[in-house]
Amino acid sequence: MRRILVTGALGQIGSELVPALREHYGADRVVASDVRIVPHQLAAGDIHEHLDCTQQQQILEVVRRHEIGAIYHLAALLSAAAEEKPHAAWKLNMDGLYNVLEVARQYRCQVFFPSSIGAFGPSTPREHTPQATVQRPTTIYGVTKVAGELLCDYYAARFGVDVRGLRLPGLISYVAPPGGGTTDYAVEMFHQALRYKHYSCFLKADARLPMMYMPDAIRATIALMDADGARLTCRNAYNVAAMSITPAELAAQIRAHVGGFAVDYRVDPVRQSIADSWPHSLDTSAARDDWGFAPQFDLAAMTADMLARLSLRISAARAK
Ligand code: VAH
Repeated sequence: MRRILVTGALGQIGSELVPALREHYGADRVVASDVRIVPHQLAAGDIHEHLDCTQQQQILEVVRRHEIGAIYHLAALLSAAAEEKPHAAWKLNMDGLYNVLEVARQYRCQVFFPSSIGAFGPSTPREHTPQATVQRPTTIYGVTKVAGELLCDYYAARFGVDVRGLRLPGLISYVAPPGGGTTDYAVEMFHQALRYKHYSCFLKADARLPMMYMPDAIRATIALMDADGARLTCRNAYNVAAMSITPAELAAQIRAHVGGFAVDYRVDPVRQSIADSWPHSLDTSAARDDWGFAPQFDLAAMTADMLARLSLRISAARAK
C-alpha cells in the first residue's frame, strides 16, 4: 500500500489524525507535514516533512519521495484568522487545495478535503441544515470552502480523482490548542474552567452551533476514506455533527463537574457575526446512510471525557 500524506499535521485536526492514521495503517505508512518547523518530540520512526502547500513542486517532491497514495489536506486558515488576512486565506486555502488536487491527478492519489459548516451563510436554513441547500457564505473562509467543494467535484468528475470530504462542525479536542476558529471558545472554556474556574466567552451565551468531539471527527474521516466509493452520493461535502450547543449549555455541563465555574460574556463582534451566519444544527442523514456515520459522544459524554483527559495533561505539565 502506498503511503499517506497529511498536510497541516500540526493543527487541531492533524494533531489527532496523524496518530490515529499511524495506529490504523501503521506508523511507517503515514507522512506528517506542516509549514511549521518539525516538532522536536517526534517519536522514533515517525516521518515528518516541512511542506508549504502553496508551492506545488514541494508537494510533488514529497509525493514522489514517499510514494504517497492518499493526501489528507488539512492545511488552511480557519474562519477568524482568515477574516484578518483574507488574501492570505485565499492563497493558502485555494492555491493549496488546487496544488494538492493537481498532484493527486498526476499521481492518482486519493484526497481528503475538510469542508466546514462555514460553507453555509445567513440565507441557508439554519435548523437541521440540509445536505443540498443554499450556500452563500459571508466570510472568506466560507467562500474558500464552497469554492473548494466545487473544485473537488470538478477534479472528481473531470479527472477521476477520488476526492472525498466532510463539512465539519466546531471540533472540540484536548490534544492541540485551537487556532483562529470561531468555535474555539468551546476548547478554551474547558482549559479555563480547570485552570481558573472562570472563562470570558467571546460569543453570546445563546450562540448555537453544531459541534463534535474530535475522536468522532477522526473516526468519521477514516470511515469516509475507507468507504466504498460507489456508495458516496455526496462525495466531497458530507454534513457531519454530533450536537448543537450554546456556550451557556456547555458551561452548565462543565459546572456539573467543576463546582463554581463562572462564565462572563465579552462578545467579539467579528467572531459573533461569523457564528451568526452559520447553521444551528445539521441534517447528517446522508453521511449516516452512505457510510455509517455514527458519533459516539454527546455533550455530557464529551464533557466528562474532555475534563478527565485535560486534567491529566495539566497535572503532567505541572509535574515537569
Ligand atoms: C472555525 N473550527 O471555527 C473552525 C471550523 C466550523 C468551524 O471551521 O473556523
